[in-house]
Amino acid sequence: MKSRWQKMGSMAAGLATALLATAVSATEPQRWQLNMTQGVTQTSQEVYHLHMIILYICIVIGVIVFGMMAIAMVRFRKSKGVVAEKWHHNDKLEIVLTAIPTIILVAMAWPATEVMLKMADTRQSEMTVKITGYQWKWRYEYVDTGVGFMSSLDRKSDEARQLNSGVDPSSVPNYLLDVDRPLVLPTNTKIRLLFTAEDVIHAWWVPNLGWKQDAIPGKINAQWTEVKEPGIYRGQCAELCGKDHGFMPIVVEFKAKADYEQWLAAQPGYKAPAVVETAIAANTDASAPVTN
Ligand SMILES: [Cu+2]
Repeated sequence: MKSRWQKMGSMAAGLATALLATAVSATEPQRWQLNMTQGVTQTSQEVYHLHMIILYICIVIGVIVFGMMAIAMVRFRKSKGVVAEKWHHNDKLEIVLTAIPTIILVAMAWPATEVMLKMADTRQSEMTVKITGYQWKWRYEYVDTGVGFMSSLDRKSDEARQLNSGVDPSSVPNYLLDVDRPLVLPTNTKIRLLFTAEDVIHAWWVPNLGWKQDAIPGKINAQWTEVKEPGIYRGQCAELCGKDHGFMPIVVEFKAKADYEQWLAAQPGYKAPAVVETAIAANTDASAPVTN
């Protein structure tokens, strides 16, 4: 039998390995991970830092409030013969106790608003992808390129999730987090993403990008993202949308710009931008008023 020290030693080693794994791959969720991810975009990192600042403020408030309560309970306890004061209502105290939380709230709202304004700014995007939620899959359309496709749960996960499938889900890599066709996007490009849905409300959520966006039928929401390094990021629908809500994952693959362009050109239905531009120019010319 292992001694208690040996057990503690192996626990510490396990914890060190877990911490090391976190350091190696900060983008993949870890077992027992408590904090949110820092993600891979400027937005996600700003959101993370905002979250940390507010967490620290909450910790300070918690320590002060619970500390005062503890002191009051111990120092002024009945068994010590302490008699309660008879006064109530104190204008000065009430003003101070209203002003302090107000100042704290405004101090927190200031940086939060700044980040939210930046998140909402989709101007100067270099390309647009329209994302439509369906029960229970996603459709991706590369606006003005003619390329569009459905993305649904990959076959291995789908087989394993069936009742009495006999497949051990832990043997399936990226179980319920893999799709047949990922959304492929270029790195170092500001990409506008438009969201809508065809049936019920869904929400498109890839934690590493730093936001979660509702996809609502009859409405178009916009978000943007820009990722520096190629990589694969996973997410899920984050709005309860029916019985297969848990089975419509999201996979985004960021490729270097040249690789992305090559991939895009190989897609069925692809129209080169020149063709699109010429078509637009031709339309504009045709509809332009005759001046002479
Ligand atoms: Cu959904």
